[in-house]
Amino acid sequence: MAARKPAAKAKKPNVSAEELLDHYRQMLLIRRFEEKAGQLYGMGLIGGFCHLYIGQEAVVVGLEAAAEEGDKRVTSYRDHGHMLACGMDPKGIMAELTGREGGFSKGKGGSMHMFSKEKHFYGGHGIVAAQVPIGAGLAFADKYQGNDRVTFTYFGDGAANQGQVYEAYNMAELWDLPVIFVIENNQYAMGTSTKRSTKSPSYWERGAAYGIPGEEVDGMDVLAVKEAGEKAVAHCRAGKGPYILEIKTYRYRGHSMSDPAKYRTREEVQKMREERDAIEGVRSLLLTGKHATEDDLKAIDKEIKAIVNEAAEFSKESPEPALEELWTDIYAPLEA
Ligand SMILES: Cc1ncc(C[n+]2csc(CCOP(=O)(O)OP(=O)(O)O)c2C)c(N)n1
Ligand SMILES: [Mg+2]
Repeated sequence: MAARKPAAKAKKPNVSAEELLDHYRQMLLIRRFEEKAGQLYGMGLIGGFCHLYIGQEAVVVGLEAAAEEGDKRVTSYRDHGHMLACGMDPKGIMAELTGREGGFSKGKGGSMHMFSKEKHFYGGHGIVAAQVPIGAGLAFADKYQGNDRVTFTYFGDGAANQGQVYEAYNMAELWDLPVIFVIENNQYAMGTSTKRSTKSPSYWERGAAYGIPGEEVDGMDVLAVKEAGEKAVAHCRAGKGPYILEIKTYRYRGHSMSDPAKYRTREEVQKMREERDAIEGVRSLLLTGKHATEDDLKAIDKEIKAIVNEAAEFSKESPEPALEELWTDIYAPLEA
């Protein structure tokens, strides 16, 4: 395997061995869950759209490590990793993918539309960039209520070219809203590379037009993501308004389950997997730092496999929603 590029930076981890192990566990859970979802899709058990997060795991895991209880998150359709990282039950997520009653939206939302009030997860949105003003709105609510919560608003490089993002930036800065705009720059919007969609050298710098600070972050290094996340969170909690994190990441799989795979070479994908994989990065930190043995990591792998298999079983056994459910959850009751 080729030399790992982020190794030098990762020499002084800003975490304890225990936290590092937890990052490993969380990232592995997302990867294995997504692999299983891909299998269930292939077996015809999942219908409709399904966008896998494989390759991008360090982004949510690093940022969740910087979050506190009560903080909010909202994202796009590529949302399974975000839900797992904020602690939503894998069984409820998988059962939603298979359209079953035990899913987070009772089987009526599918992969792109799940929510959890308990975990402060506000979706799951299929319209590119629509979640960005929603994220600013959530932060507005927190500011209005005078708590010190922060909202993580995730969107892609493609979404970053949408007009509503800049309306949200303008208002967020104007009202000092505690929102972190997280651009998950995986370099492609479906089959369109960033080079073909913009001449801007970077996305985070666009915040300067509105007075919003930000930075670029190595999204294949979970510790770098966590560190940047902590900085952004501190900025928001101090009442200084929004912050932009442009996180450079990469998706290994196709855009969705149908993808012509003609817009990038196999070699490009292979190179990222071999040289920059975030899970492998933490694995080698754990082993070289003697924080874990091969056997410890094998035990974690086993534990994760069991969680994912249990979720898959549940997603097959849970019944389909009853016909009457067609009429529920359409409008919120007046008293809500
Ligand atoms: C308003 C709107 N336009 C187009 C689409 C179709 N579409 C779905 S995903 C996508 C690409 C978005 O790419 P990006 O924001 O980089 O996110 P990624 O898929 O890479 O996570 C497009 C164009 C859509 N869902 N909504
Ligand atoms: Mg993208």
